[in-house]
Amino acid sequence: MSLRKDFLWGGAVAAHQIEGGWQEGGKGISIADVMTAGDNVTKKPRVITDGVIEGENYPNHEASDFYHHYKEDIAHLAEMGFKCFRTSIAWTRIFPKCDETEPNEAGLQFYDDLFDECHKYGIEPIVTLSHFEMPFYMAKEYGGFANRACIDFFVKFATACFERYKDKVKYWMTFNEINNQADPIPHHLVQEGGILPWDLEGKDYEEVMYQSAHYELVASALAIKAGHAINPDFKIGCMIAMCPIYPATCKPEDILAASRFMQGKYWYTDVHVKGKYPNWLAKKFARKGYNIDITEEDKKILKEGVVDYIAFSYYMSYAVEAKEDNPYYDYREADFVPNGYLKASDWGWQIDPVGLRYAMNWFADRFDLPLMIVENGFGAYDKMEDDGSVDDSYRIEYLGNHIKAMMEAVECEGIDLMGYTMWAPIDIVSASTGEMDKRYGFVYVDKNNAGEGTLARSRKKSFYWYKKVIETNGMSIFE
Ligand code: BGP
Repeated sequence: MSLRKDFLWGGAVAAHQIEGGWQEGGKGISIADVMTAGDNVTKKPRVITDGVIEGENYPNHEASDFYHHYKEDIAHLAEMGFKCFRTSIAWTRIFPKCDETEPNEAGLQFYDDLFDECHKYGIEPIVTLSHFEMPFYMAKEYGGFANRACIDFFVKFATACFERYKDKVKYWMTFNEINNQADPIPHHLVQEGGILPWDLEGKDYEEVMYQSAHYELVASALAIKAGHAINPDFKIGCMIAMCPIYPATCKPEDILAASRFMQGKYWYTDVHVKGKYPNWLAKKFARKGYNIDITEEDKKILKEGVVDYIAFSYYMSYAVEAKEDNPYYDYREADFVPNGYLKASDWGWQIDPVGLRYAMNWFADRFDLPLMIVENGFGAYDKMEDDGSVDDSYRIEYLGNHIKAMMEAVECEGIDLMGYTMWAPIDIVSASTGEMDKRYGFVYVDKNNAGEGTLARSRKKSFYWYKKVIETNGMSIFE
């Protein structure tokens, strides 16, 4: 069982979920700053408000206060032996509104300091440019990525980052989980595309989504071209949310449904990697009467700006049943059925380590590019004991089983895998629910859903476990 010697072991976070400091250093308001806290127990969803409203609870405003704790946090990662650390750059620290001509120096300086801190310990920063935190101003005044104008705003932002950090960051990703928009949930469209729910009224979700995703894909391709011109050694990837969709049974229609649903959720990878749309999508646009603005120039750009590697997140899998009222097997969540072979987390996420190996093979069969697993983790309620310890054996079990499946894919199927960054080494705000109590970390952060706590950091049981995993290049999993 051998992973490459320079295997990138680490962890991943996103700026808006960890940093806080929402108004520090000239930062503008991001879409994450106008999302209230939800709750898994009462099933209260996050709400997107029209600006910051007094008296509302916005968990991302302070988050885990990494903005002021980053030195302590990076020191914890170094203690575990991290080789890399994936984070994102908050767009609104660099361009607070989006249409300024010059970047904000204080914002750029914050990431200079952060990346220097990582390099001090030999930790390679891995950076996502847009991770659910585009400027609220861009969403409100321009309509987010439903507007072609936003392509230029993104490219300007990406170019400013590439130029500034060309000697400090080698690995980049353009848009986090660009394909989650396939699920018609308004918070996905706002997080991935910057489209506010009230701008969707009276419109066909899917048509808006295809348009927005297209402009993002063009923006991504242009950014990749710009990045490679700035530093030819840059490795710039896409980032796909991978939840494999299995057939519910071996009935041929279920098999076909699963295959078509995989197309519906993962075509974004085709465009990122091959620089062109699959044929079935043109057929679907025609059938649905969607009028998507895709120019000949766009097609050329997509071809020229393909990615260097495929990064993906993996948390769970789904199963689908063919339904008579869906004769074209169009992707839709309503056709999903529970998988009786799997258990789920307290948030209903089905636990499936084998699915990770399946996903790696699925990508490797279709695309001849290295892979990187940039998110995989277990959100759970942790309990701190009176002596300050946290026994998170369930997290160790989840991560251990997934790392084992990952290593089997490398060993048995020869998958070209660059690294593994679990989500998220330090407790942070959940993206889907806005909760602090949905914890993923090796490091506990003393703060609860109500926002109470000292923000003090402490090591959980899994901290020591992961340190050993890294030390042995994964071999301790088999002990
Ligand atoms: C992915 C996102 C992350 C992260 C993770 C866990 O979809 O890229 O930002 O949050 O999922 O999700 P959650 O925080 O909702 O538990």
